[in-house]
Amino acid sequence: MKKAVPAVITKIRARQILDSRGIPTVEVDLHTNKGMYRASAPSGASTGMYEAVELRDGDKGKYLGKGVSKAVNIINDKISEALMGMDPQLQSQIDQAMIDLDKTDNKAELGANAMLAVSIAACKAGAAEKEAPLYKHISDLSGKSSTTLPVPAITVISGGKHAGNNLAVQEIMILPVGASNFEEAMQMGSETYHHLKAIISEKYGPSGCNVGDDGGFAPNISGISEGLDLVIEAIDRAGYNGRIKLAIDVAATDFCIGKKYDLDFKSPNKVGQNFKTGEDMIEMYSQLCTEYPVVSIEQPFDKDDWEHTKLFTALGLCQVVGDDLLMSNPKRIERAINEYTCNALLLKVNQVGTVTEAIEVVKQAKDANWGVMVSHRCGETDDSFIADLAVGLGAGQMKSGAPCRGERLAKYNQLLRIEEELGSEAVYAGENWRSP
Ligand code: 2PG
Ligand code: MG
Repeated sequence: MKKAVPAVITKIRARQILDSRGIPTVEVDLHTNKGMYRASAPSGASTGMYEAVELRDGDKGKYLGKGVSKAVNIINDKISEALMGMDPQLQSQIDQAMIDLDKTDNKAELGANAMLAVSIAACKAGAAEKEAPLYKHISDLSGKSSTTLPVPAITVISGGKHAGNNLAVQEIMILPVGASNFEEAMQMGSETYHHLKAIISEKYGPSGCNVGDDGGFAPNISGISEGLDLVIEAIDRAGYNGRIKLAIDVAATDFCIGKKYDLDFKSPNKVGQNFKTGEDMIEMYSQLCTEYPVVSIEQPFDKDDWEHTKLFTALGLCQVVGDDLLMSNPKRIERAINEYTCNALLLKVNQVGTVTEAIEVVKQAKDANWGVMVSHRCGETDDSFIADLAVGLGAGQMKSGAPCRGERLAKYNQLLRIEEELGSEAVYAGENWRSP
């Protein structure tokens, strides 16, 4: 009875909401003749020149210029009109219609925030029409038959632009690769996080347990080794030695000055006095990979430092993840594949701008035998879409911050639900996190 009338998009209505940092973002209600499907766009701290453009009003009198009313109006007028009557199951046609309407290379006309929120809402409507779970619909759209629960890359210590401490490096993450399923991975992550809280409180006082944007603790530590030592102690106290590996997101673009790196860029008395060369940084990372169970380093150099990224990747010491280097941009990914610059993609859906293009860049990365880490942004909402995306595309890795704060847990908790729903068919990437 229900299927006799196919679903069509009847109306798209957008509004401005606030993200986890209190900054405006776009939320969309996509209506079909069968129901209403909601989605919102995340936003990052560092937005680069190679990623799709996030449309902001620029009116300094409102939200310090960060309002998104232009993007909201574009959805309510142009995009709504263009997509009216389309079948929500036809994701690539919907995304192509927006790309055609935009006509720019970087989504500057409609805004990637506007396009992404609509694209995700359409994907949810498509899944509902198919009467399939969202991850299954995404898996079908990508032409795959299997699904995999990713290893969570759980942020436990925050620094860089995401926290007010002096630590230059943006994130220290734990990867429970030795868990037998996703639920156990979250248990291991949560327990370690709480042991770490106690250790930090003992050593730095309770204020060291204040958290950064992604929910990681932000004690005033002087360097990365001090942070890794704390995390190792927490893993030890939790009893997960050997079953949890470590990952770092350096976000080095944020402290690259010219061709040098300033690891003291946040220390008022030391800034500019202790520059490291690319070679020094390679030496430091090599040492970290030898002394600690570090299996993944993200954005170890500047976004345009192809040379040192390649030199470090060639050492084969760990997974090297391109974040700003790639900006989820197919042309930059292609260059990095051809030049062996890095060996994993950080997928930020709002950098690429539509679900279809996100599926394509993941394919591109997987065809090159790269690892794929699906990622949240520091500015998040309670939309859990990336959890379904990570499962549907079999990414193998997903980072969504700490095991605390609602917008971070929205994604991890959705993965718990998906694992429960899949039951005996659920496969946890575990030790195969790089090639599930
Ligand atoms: C990153 C992300 C998420 P942002 O660098 O990987 O942690 O941060 O959203 O600020 O780009
Ligand atoms: Mg990053």
